[in-house]
Amino acid sequence: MAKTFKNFIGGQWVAPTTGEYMENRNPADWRDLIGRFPKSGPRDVERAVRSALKGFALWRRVPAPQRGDIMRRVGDLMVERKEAIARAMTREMGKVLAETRGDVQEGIDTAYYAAGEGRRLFGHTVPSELRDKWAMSTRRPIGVAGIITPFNFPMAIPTWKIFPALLCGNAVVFKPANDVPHTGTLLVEVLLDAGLPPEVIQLVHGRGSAVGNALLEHPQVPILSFTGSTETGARLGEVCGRLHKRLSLEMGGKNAMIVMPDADLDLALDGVLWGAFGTTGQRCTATSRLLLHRKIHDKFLRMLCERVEQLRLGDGLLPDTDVGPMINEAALQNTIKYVEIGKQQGASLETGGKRATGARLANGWFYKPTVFAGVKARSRLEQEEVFGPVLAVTRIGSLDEAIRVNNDVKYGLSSALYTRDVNAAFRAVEDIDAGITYINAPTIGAEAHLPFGGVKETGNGHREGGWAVYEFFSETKVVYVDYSGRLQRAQIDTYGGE
Ligand code: UN1
Repeated sequence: MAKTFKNFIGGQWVAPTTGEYMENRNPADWRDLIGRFPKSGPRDVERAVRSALKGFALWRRVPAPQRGDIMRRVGDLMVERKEAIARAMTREMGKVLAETRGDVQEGIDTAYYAAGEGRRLFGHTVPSELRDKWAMSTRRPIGVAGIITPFNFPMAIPTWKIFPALLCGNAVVFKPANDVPHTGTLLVEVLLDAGLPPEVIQLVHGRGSAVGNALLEHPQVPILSFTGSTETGARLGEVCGRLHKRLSLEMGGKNAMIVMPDADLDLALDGVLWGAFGTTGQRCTATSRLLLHRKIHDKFLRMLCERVEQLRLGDGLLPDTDVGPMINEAALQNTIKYVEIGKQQGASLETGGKRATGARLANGWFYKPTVFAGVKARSRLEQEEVFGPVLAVTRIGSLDEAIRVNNDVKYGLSSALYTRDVNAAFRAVEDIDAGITYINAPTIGAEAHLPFGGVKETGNGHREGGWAVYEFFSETKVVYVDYSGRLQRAQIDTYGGE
C-alpha cells in the first residue's frame, strides 16, 4: 500500500479536513504510485493562516542573524540529503538526475545566501537636510506570505521564495503544485529539522482552485508569490489589486536563441540542445525559438536534427537518459496540440512530432524532441508558450531583424545570442526586451545570487533571487530622529523659507 501523506498545519502533520486525497504517480512509469496526498480545502487554509499568525508573532522578534543561522542549517541539511531528495524529485516529476541534483543545489545556494543576508538586510543611513537630525531606513517583516509554486523546479523555486520570506521575518503558508507534493514535503521536513519554529511554516496540499484561491482571498495573507502560467497570474493580479496585496508574479516565456554566422556553431549546438530539451522543455526559461541567420541556417539545422535524433528518452533515474517524460497527460496533450498547430500553419516538421514509444517508454508521458523549421514570425508556434520539447526555427537575415523578431512576443524572460562580435553582443544586451540575456550560453541556467525575472507578460516588475527578492519580502520603514530640542520644519527651515 502506498503511503498516505499529510499537511503540516499548527505545528503538526495532520490529515485534511476534507478527508480527500489525490494520487501522486511517477510520470516515467505511472504504475509507480508515490503516495496519496491531501486534497485540502478552504478550512485547512484557514487553520494554516491562524497558526502562521502565531508563528509570525514570535518569528518577527527573532534577530535576523539568528534567522540566518537557521537558514545555514537548512543549507547544511540539504547538502546531506541532496542525493536522496534528487532521486525522490526525479521519481516524482521526471527530469533527469543531473537536473534534479542541480535543482537541489539551487536550493542550497539560496539557503546560504539567505544565511549571509541575515547579517546584512541593509537599510540606509543618509544625511538629513537639517542640523541635529538623523535620517535612516530599516526593514520590517510583512506578515503571513502565501507561496504558490510550479512542478518544474519543485525544490529551487519554493526555496527562492520561502527562504527570503523567512529570513525577512515573515511566516509562510506553502502550496506546492499538485504534481510535486512529495518534494514540498521533503523541503518542509528540512526546515523543521533545521530548527525553524513549527508554526512559522505551514504546508497545505491541494488544488489551486481550492487552496490557492483561499490563500489569495484570505484577508490575513498580505503578500503572495506565484510562479506559473500568465493566465493564472493575471487573475491573481486582479484579486491582489482589489485587496491591496503585494504580489510577485513569475510567468510564461517564449525565449529565443539567436545564432549569427560568426558564432562557434558547435558551442551554439550544445547550447540549444540543453536550452530546448533540458527539463523536457518544461521551463519558463526554455529555448523555444531558434533564430538562425540565413548564412548558417541550413547547415546548423542539419547539425541540430542529427543531434536531436540521438537524444535518449527514458526514466530520469537511469544513467543513459538524456530527456525524461513530460509531467502528465494534460502537458502531453498540450504539446500534441501545438505540433498540430505548427503543421496547420505551414511550418516544416524536421524531426520528432510524435509520442515516443518503445519498451521502456510504454507507461510514461514521453514525447519525442521536436524541431520545426520555416516557422513564420507571428505564427502561433512562434508566439505562444508550449512548455514542452518543441523548438521553432525561424530564418533571419540580420541582427536587427533577429532582435525585432525576438522582441515581438508578449513575453520577455530569457534570451541568448551566439556571436564572436563584441559590438553585436553589447548592442543585443541593450536592445533585447528580456529580464535575462545570455551571450554565448543558452537561455537556461540562471544563478541563485542574481535577480531572476522578466518583462512584459512574464512578470509584474518584481525579481526573485539575489538581493532583489529581499526588497519584495520586507517593508521599508523610514526613521527620523531630531535631537535639536526644537521644532525644525523640513524644506521650510532648511532653506530659510517662510
Ligand atoms: C524556470 O524556468 O521555471 O535558469 C526556472 C534556469 C533555472 C531556473 C528556471 N535556474 O533555467
